[in-house]
Amino acid sequence: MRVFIRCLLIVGLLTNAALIAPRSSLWAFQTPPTESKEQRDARMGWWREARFGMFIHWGIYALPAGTYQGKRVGGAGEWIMHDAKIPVARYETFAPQFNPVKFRADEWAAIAQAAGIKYMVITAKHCDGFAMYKSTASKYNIVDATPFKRDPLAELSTACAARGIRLGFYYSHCWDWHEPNATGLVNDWDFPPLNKRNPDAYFRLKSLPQVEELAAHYKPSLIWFDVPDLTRQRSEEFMTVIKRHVPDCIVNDRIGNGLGDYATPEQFIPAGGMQGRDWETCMTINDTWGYKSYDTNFKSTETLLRNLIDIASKGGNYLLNVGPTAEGLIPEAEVQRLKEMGGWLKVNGEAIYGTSAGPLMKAPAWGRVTQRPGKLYLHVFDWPATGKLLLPITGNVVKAYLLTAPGRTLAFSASDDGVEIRVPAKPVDPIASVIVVEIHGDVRPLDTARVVQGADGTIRLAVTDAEIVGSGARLFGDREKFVGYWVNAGDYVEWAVKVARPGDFDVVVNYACEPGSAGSEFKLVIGDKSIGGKISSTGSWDDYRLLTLGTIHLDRPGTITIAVKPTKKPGLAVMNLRSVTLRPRRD
Ligand code: FHN
Repeated sequence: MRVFIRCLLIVGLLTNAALIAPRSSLWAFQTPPTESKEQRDARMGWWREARFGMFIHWGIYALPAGTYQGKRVGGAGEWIMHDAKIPVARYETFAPQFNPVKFRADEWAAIAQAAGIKYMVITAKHCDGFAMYKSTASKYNIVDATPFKRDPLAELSTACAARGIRLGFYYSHCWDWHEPNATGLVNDWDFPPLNKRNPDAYFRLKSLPQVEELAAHYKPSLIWFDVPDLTRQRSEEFMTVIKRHVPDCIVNDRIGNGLGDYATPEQFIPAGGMQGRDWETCMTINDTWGYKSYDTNFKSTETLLRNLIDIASKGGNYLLNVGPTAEGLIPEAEVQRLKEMGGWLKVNGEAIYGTSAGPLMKAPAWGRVTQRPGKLYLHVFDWPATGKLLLPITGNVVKAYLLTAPGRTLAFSASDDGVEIRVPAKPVDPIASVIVVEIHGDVRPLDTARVVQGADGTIRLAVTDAEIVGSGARLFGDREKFVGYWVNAGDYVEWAVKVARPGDFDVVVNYACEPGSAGSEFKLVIGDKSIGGKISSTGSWDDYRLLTLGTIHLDRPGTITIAVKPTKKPGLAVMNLRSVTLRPRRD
């Protein structure tokens, strides 16, 4: 819940700051030139093929490593300056102590390569303002301000190129707790508050020049912006300085204001992927991006691999983070997991690299499906004890076999429920075994609906079966999931529903809303029909209440789409939504 409040806080600040950012700009720039679909596909080609990247959060925050003045500081390691309100003068003393003598760029590149990783994104400057490369725009950098005196980004650039790994840079272009004129979530313990700043000075003197020197000197394949809090005009300026030096550079959506090449869901996997968009889930292996000496909550290799497969089955990339130590070493627990992921990819990489989202509406209970033209890859997590695996599709299947044993075909037969494949008694791999199904012509999914009307006629719409469309709203919760962080009124939630028995239904919404956000309005939309509702406070984001909207009529059986779409959002967020239920009216 704290995360949710922080997110809302951040949104509030962003909204506020955006109002004061100067309208005039000091730079001559042109709106980024449009490119054809063919040009964009060519430029995105390596990234879409890659599917798997390494995120690296490395900075002088690795020195305190989550502890300050003898106390453990909550939050992520790279946030310690903010969370412990460390004065700039004190935080700067970490720089002369920072000497990562065990750093070997080629070792990191070798770890990435052995993991089956195809691109790397490393923090060039995080929100603490310290540059991890030789910057001429600011002397507050690893070459000028530490005894290390080397440029790790230059060394990584050479090491990655030698191993065919693409290199990108993370850059926080608005937030900077070292600077008095930065924007967004500011350092207000050393400097004036947000409304007494001149963001123009920050952009002109540090942020834009640093992004330009990164592009000009290192020619990165990708720039990964973070925490945007700037005008559209500014976002275009950043895009212009990058493209001036690296025309085919890929840029993520956090450059801000609708620019950028792909969406960046963080720490979660969108339930239904992000239809029609390029997207990448970034995620920590433990709970922190930047190193914390006592964060040992590492996800298992099984979880990490199945995340990669799940993401690829929805057409996305997985940017998995490591947080190196102040000595320049990637923690062994992270190296070990990456190595085990690489072992699986060495055998099964064909089923991940260069594949696209599988054809099914909903993940089958036994695993996930990826595809490339003419082939489906069935990633089986739960091996069937019956020796039969059902793939809910129709199509002209010509062959089926284990990816690890292409010469040994598996018997299969078609039925009304799909293609049934006879499989060996034991799986090939305890985490995921891959079966290849070669198919000629179109593949038509049979699981056209994630939700099926109950025997009693009730239609239960749980958010775990929904597709969440938009860039803010997403699933939260452990025991009971809910859609939260619904800060964009354009975001909506929808379900594909198989209706056997039409008729009249009472619609009941299960939601929560804190007093400050009450007043939102929304519609439940089914084809050309809709029924409206208004959100009142339930007391808090955790207190759920049932709201009956009234009655809606379903004309005929078949597969329909039911959506919950906001029409008005006076507060910060629309609501937290747990479920919608359509109960048959019993006259
Ligand atoms: O606040 C940062 C955080 O430190 C980290 O860099 C993540 C990585 O995506 N981005 C921001 C939180 O969304």
